Amino acid sequence: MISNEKKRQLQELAINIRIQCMKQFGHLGVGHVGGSLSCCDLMACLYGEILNVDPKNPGWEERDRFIMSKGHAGPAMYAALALKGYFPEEELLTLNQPGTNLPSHTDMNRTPGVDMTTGSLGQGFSSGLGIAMGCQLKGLDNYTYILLGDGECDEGQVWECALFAPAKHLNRVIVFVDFNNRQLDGFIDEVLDLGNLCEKFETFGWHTVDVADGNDVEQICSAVEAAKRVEEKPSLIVLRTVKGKGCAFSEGNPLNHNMPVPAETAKEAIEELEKRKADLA
Ligand SMILES: Cc1ncc(C[n+]2csc(CCOP(=O)(O)OP(=O)(O)O)c2C)c(N)n1
Repeated sequence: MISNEKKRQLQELAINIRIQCMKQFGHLGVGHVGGSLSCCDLMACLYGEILNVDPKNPGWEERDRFIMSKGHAGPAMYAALALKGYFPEEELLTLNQPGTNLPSHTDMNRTPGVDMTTGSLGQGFSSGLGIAMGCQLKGLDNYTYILLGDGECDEGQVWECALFAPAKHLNRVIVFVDFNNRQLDGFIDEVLDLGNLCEKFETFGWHTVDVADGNDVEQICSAVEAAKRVEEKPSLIVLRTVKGKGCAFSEGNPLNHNMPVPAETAKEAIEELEKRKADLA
């Protein structure tokens, strides 16, 4: 259980991550708003509490690894990395511009703190398991965290990974699914119903946690604590989230997957977020 003070800090960090997302999108004029905003609370928990990393030494061998397998949510990760001190906040305004270190999808060759290049859905899960296996072979006791989208779970590669991790005893792997119920242009259960994801992964040999409010920092941290107590299995944490969470123009908007964000819209969204931050205190 995190303390009340920590909870407030993480809630504030999540709002700051959303603000930095809006700055990026507003400057570019467009972006993957829905899937970035749904995972900002997780980004806050990871970079504000869970990950054992050092922004001054991004290549530190013993660090925990985080792979943003749903690579189109790069802006949420970039916001968290900048706020953690990996690079200056002003650099966020270069998102997806020519010559940038922040391409729309995460790229390990460009951005300090990014451990794997992603964007082709499903592949980050395989790469992450490869990284976890390498760490295990080296005798490191770090964790590898991977974030999948719910739509991403339609990829066949995900199910190869589901089989592989328990079979190879990759027990220091914690996989999150950002279950925001929507993918690019439709509802998950209409495009290809995933059924009960936890039940399915359990039959493959995983420990699972179903988090009722995946936008609640306390519930996210508790699920990770529970996962770490299970030492003999990899863990899957399903986060029930809201696509486009936190901004009036995007939350509940069915067209929020990749949408225009005029500067004025971003400005209003930032004002809305600043107000929510003031209300936290
Ligand atoms: C292999 C592959 N197929 C298609 C795409 C195009 N694509 C990008 S995002 C997306 C939808 C992903 O949905 P989901 O995983 O639910 O992400 P979220 O809703 O969290 O943004 C698709 C189909 C891709 N990036 N990779």
